[in-house]
Amino acid sequence: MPIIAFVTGASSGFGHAIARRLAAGGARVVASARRGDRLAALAAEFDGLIHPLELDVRDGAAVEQAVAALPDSFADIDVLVNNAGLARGLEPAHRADLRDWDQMLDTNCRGLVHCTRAILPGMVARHRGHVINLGSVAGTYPYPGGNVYGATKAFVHQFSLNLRSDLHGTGVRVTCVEPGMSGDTEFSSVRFGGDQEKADAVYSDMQPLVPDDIAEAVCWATSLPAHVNVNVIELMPVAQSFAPFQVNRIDI
Ligand code: NDP
Ligand code: 8X3
Repeated sequence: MPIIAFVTGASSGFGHAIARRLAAGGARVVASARRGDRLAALAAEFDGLIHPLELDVRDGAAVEQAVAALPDSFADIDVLVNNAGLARGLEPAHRADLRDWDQMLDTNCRGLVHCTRAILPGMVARHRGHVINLGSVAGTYPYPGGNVYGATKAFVHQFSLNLRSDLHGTGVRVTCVEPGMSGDTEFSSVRFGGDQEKADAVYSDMQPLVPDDIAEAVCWATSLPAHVNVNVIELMPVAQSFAPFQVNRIDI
């Protein structure tokens, strides 16, 4: 039986690649995001396999209504990919814009729990399902300017593990996918308020991950036998690794 997936943030980047890869494998996919025109273009590629759904995940009531109103052929969701998310700004905490912080908290944390809460009861009732959350290496490793963005991804990591506890015995799986630097998405452009030059500089002279790498990891986790749960997948480009702690030296 083909699986039914619900992918948030499917209008670009990872979500777009995940929706495409799932549909190419024969899944029926609810592709959601705020930009409906992009979703319509995606759906047009896949002849009825993709149901475009214009949705702002920050609006809890809208999420609940949209999930309840899904057409029958897309209603029994097997795989929820909570991918919608963003970083805004790279300023140190004492200079950051509070509106950016609120938008990250509202999207990356509240949006993700809205979708999870709306879709999980059906999975539990059917004794099957898989929730895949997009975390980030930023949720584990701190970096200057990562402040609230990293904290939202730490939330995603811990929420994923706690979900596993709550879902014990239900047959519903949970995976947190935590990528490092990934190009060919709008992530850095959004982070820098549309400054494409600044965004491009992030990936200059190095080979980042690409959306299809993430889509492959997601599809791999869903393809494993039903008794296997991949808790966390952390992946980075080879070109990215770790640096030493910072030490503020004083004259003595
Ligand atoms: P993109 O900016 O390309 O994609 C983000 C997606 O989220 C878009 O489809 C956007 O669609 C959607 N989105 C944003 N806000 C909302 C909202 N309020 N409601 C519904 N959809 C929303 O970035 P990526 O593909 O790179 O990022 C996807 C996820 O992966 C994010 O959670 C990000 O934090 C995470 N990530 C990214 C990494 C990277 O380096 N690129 C690395 C690690 C994790 P629309 O604007 O149409 O609503
Ligand atoms: C995105 C990866 O390293 O830019 O989550 O924060 S990073």
